[in-house]
Amino acid sequence: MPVPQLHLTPEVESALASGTPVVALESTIISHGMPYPENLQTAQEVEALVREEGAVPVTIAVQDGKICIGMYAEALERFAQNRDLLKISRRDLPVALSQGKSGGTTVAATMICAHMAGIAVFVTGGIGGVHRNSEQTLDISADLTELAHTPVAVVCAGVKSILDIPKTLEFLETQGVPVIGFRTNEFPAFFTPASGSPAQVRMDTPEEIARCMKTQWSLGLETGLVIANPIPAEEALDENLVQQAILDSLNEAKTQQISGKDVTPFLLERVNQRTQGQSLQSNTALIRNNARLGARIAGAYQRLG
Ligand code: PSU
Ligand code: MN
Repeated sequence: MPVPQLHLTPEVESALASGTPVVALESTIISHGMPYPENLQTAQEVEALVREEGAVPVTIAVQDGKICIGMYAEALERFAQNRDLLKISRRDLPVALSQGKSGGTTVAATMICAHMAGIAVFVTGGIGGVHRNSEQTLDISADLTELAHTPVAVVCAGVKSILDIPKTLEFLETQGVPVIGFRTNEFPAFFTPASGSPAQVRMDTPEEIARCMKTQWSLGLETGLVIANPIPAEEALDENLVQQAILDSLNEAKTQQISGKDVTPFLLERVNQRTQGQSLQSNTALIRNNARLGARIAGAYQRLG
């Protein structure tokens, strides 16, 4: 049954019909992850890079109660300028759609929408995870449970160390989600290439990753995969600078009693400010790096037939 709320652009529709590789892109990073105009520039650059690699970029967002599978250039511009958008994860999707609202889709919601549209590869910056004080708050991102039951491969630069990286990896292991390090044995920590925690497995080519996706889904396993692509060393931030910015921001969040879905956007913004734009530059560099890899994986997956 086609989902009536799903709106594909003609370009996306014909790419899917003709077997052209497609790459989904999330939009909470635009609405809540970066300030304007960097959010728009990054979104446009990422789309251009995916095209350069021979795939069609598919930015996914909710606009006026419709799920956009692909956004026109002007719509993307207006979306990036709108600072009054919802942050839409799995549970927010029915609420936002039934109320005719607009917002950015998180990794979880973008996976759901990508899968509905028949898209297997999705590129983002970082996924959500288990928060550092989860013993007290039970704060675990819905991105992780989505990975447990939605068959989409998510290319990211790992998770930011605003989160508890070892616990995030334990959770993914429990949920049966493969965690692949691309050309690395270690799981990356977003702004830095290594976290001290190992990835489940290292793979060195897009073809190897595509074969794993194909095998996983042909077994009937309805799980996603995490493809962790480390930030290039020359773009990485200084470890001490990042750690201090994170500790200060976590303390601030505690003092201000930030909770629920506001935690991640709050921490992202405060870390950006504390690193004086350096983190934003790294953020855009790693997303570009992920876009290239995602497009290559989409191509390799398509070639497997
Ligand atoms: N991590 C980042 N940048 C982001 C996000 C996470 O480094 O923009 C966004 C993504 O959209 C992710 C969401 O899906 O935050 C997770 O939010 P929460 O922790 O509330 O589930
Ligand atoms: Mn949370």
